[in-house]
Amino acid sequence: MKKSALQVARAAYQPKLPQALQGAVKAVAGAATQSVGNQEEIKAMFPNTYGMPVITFEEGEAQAIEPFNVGIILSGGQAPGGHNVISGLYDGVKSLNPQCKLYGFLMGPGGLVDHKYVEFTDEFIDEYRNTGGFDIIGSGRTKLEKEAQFESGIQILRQLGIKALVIIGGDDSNTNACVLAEYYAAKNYGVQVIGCPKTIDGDLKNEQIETSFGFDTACKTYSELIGNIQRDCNSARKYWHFIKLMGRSASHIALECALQTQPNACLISEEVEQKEMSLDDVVTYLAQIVADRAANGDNFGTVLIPEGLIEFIPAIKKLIAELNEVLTDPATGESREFAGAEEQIAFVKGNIAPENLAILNSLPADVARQLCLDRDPHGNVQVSLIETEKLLSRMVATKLAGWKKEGKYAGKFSAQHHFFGYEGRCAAPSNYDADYCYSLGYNASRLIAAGKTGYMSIIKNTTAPAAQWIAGGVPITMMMNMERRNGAMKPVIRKALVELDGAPFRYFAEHREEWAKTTSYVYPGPIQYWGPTEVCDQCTKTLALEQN
Ligand code: FBP
Repeated sequence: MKKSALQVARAAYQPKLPQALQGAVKAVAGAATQSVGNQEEIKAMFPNTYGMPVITFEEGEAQAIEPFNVGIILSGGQAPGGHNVISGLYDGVKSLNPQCKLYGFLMGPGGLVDHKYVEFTDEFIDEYRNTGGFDIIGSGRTKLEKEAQFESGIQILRQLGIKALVIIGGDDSNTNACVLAEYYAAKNYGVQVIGCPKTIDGDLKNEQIETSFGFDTACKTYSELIGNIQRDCNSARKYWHFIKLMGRSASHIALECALQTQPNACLISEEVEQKEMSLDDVVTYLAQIVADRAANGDNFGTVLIPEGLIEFIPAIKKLIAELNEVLTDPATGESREFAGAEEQIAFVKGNIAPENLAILNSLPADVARQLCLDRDPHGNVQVSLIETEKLLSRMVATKLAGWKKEGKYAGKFSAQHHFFGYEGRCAAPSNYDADYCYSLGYNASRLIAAGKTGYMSIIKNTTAPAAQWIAGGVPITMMMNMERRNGAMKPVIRKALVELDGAPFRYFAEHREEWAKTTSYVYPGPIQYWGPTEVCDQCTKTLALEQN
């Protein structure tokens, strides 16, 4: 593989580890835990993995460890740093015993079910250290949930002598990791399952998980691009840029990018829901900002839009909830099968309540169509396919045209559209993500050696220098509650949405009026890997505000 000069130099970077992981460790157990909600139900569903304590690693005595084999899976959307989790795990198991082996299952959880794998070697791993992407073994969205899949998995795990499986994924994949851990524990199969918190969306976090990996690099990449657009916008002074940002339901990415770049407007889906705003309210809010800036002679600006916005407008949320029910076959709990998109849309339209049908029919055809079509394997609406940025700018233009007729607005409105998501998911990890991910992987080897299953690898105190980071494990059941998915109640890890009383949102809310009126853009520039620590080693503004 031909490498750029940056890749060559970056390959030599040795990621930092918490002090506690730099030698032998001992596992210190905290008090018994319980799930964040529906304790009795979750306990009954996870009798073998419920209530376990949070683990913290401290420096301990070195012990001889028999060689063991480990498997790893990358699950779901790409996130910068995945390769470092794998290299950290590889170095971690080799440090315990050089005879240990690490296998990677190919193209996501499907690789386990279909017995497709590779064995990692020094040369193979060295090619991928500190690089972005998941191409080392590929990723996929196959949902691990059926007994037949678990049984197929155990065959290959036994064949390869694998004692533990590490699943790198978001909330849905870690929920499935826990279901698998429970299944193997209940059957006494002797295979441990450890999760690892991944997703650029930043919505897998709680008291134990400070951030999901990849959020830092992805937001810095998008913020660089937004900064560049803002500089262009402030130079030409003729366009309004409507920028949609990935993040699925949660608005963490949009909020973090707003904190980094200070745009003229940023919508936060969670606030739209709390204020029960209609689509027209959202459009009026944006049009007013455009009109106010025009009154100052500024016919340009930037608007950040979280990709899940549409799902949070209360009337549309109700509609989506009914669509999800209608699209699920109650007999099997699986998605209904249709001959094609048109048949699916006709079925949906014929089976939803009149008030929801009215909402569906009021939406632009392309948005309505997307809402009626298939969900991803975890039951999520594929919001990245809905062009909210175009929808909003069209509606703002119409509103401004109306105001012009009424003499309330005399500016010019010309829009450009952008969608940032895939641009950042495979970026070369920032120093923060390179260190954090390597530590998460290395730490997973210690959880395996300590015999744990049903735990997620965690690294805390990450706003401090890496040596002071705290390593350990959190039982996955601790993060669970029951939620309605595909027409039935299911145990799932609670998704972390933007908290409107949290410090990051409050900071944004205190400043947004000023950012709307004045042009206060910040241009963060590209991620830097070498240089002063205040340039290269900063965490996200979200994390800094949360921790302070
Ligand atoms: P994960 O939740 O699997 O980490 O994926 C995140 C994400 O990038 C979302 O922001 C986005 O909505 C989705 O993946 C896009 O999915 P796909 O890669 O299948 O197009």
